[in-house]
Amino acid sequence: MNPFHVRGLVLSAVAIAAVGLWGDAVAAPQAREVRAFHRIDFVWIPPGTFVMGSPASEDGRDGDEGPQHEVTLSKGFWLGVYEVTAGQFLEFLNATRKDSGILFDEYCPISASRYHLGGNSFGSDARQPMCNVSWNACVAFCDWLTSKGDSVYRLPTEAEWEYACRAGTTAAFSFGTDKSLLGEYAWHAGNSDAVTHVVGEKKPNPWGLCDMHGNVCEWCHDWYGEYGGGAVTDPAGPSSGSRRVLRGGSWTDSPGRCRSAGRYSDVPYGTHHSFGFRVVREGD
Ligand SMILES: [Ca+2]
Ligand SMILES: [Ca+2]
Repeated sequence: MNPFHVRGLVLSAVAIAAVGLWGDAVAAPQAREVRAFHRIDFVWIPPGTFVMGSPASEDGRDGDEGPQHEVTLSKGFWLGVYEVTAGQFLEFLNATRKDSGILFDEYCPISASRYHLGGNSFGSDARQPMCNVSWNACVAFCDWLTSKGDSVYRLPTEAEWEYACRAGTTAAFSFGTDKSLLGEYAWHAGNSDAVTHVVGEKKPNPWGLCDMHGNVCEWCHDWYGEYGGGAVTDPAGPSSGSRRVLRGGSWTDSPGRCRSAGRYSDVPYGTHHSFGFRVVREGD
């Protein structure tokens, strides 16, 4: 039996018990359940164990994807179904630049009294992924969500990202090894017409996440470094470094760079029109 079904039954029982005691308690989330927080859709990712990295035999593999090692994530988390969109990021910029005193021009390479679609980070459609954002800008966005007070929002760790991307799969992509199928799931250099695309137009992965492969590559929390090799629980990367991790490949990348295990990096203040992100919401 699918272990998530078992977990779902257990969670349902707990939820019923909670409602019975407290009346208005919110039911504990179940695997693949989607909820919106601050108008951002999140899917519940249950805790679990997976093998991180790629085997030496994987087509297109880089040496930094090994050694493969077992990773346990002890806590479930909410992960954005989609990459953060330009519309969502504009809401943040326009809500905070007036009262925070923060210069958002350091985050986005544009200058305007009010940010709007058509700026060079935003594309023409509010549903396109936010791009040209630095790691620092993504953290500022997450901190803004956290300041609303209902939970902690942050970038996914690299392990959380790969766990969610694989969604229980072990092949190069979450749909298997056949790169010719990638166009059904991802915007990459071969089909993007050199632009980002509205999030969620392609098929989701087995856990309901869209655009984990391609569209914009996604900043992760971790400093970039070598894998240790042993089994680990809740890894969060090296304690220091000079570059942050990027995952999933983008509309500028060949199919091989969009693999589940593919690792890339840039300096935290780096921006590029292929860089974007999605958000974790902690707790249930
Ligand atoms: Ca992506
Ligand atoms: Ca690499």
